[in-house]
Amino acid sequence: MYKAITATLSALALSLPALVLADAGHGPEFGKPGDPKKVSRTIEITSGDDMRYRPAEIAVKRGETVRFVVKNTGKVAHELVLGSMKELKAHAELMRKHPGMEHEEPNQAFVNPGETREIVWQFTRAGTVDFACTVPGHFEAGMTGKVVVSARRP
Ligand SMILES: [Cu+2]
Repeated sequence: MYKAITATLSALALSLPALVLADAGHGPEFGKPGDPKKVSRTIEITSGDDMRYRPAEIAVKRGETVRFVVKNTGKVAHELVLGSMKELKAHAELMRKHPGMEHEEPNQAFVNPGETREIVWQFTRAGTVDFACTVPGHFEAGMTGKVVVSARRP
């Protein structure tokens, strides 16, 4: 299943501008999929039909591996995708062109109403990592948040 989805995405990527899936979600810029055994903290984030995440701002330390438990408290599907704002905009654009497109990458969680999904992510660089819901209309309505990654104290 996963392979089939990846193949579909690859086929789509070929027909789209290079920037779109080129490095979406995989760049070293904002970290990498985390090792579940190294999780230092679990953070619950709710996503609601008011197009807001709670909390919408999260502080972590560089090097930290975090388990995000994304809970959908609404009546429509939501998503949480980690990335740079540029990548998230490109992803949202892709979702508008291909509504209902199935995809699942380690930096994203698609959450149906009433469900909970997890992302385990390691933040490798100090700075800000954005996250957003790329369900059509949601990103545009301001369904975004940020993870502020601080440099670890010496
Ligand atoms: Cu949403």
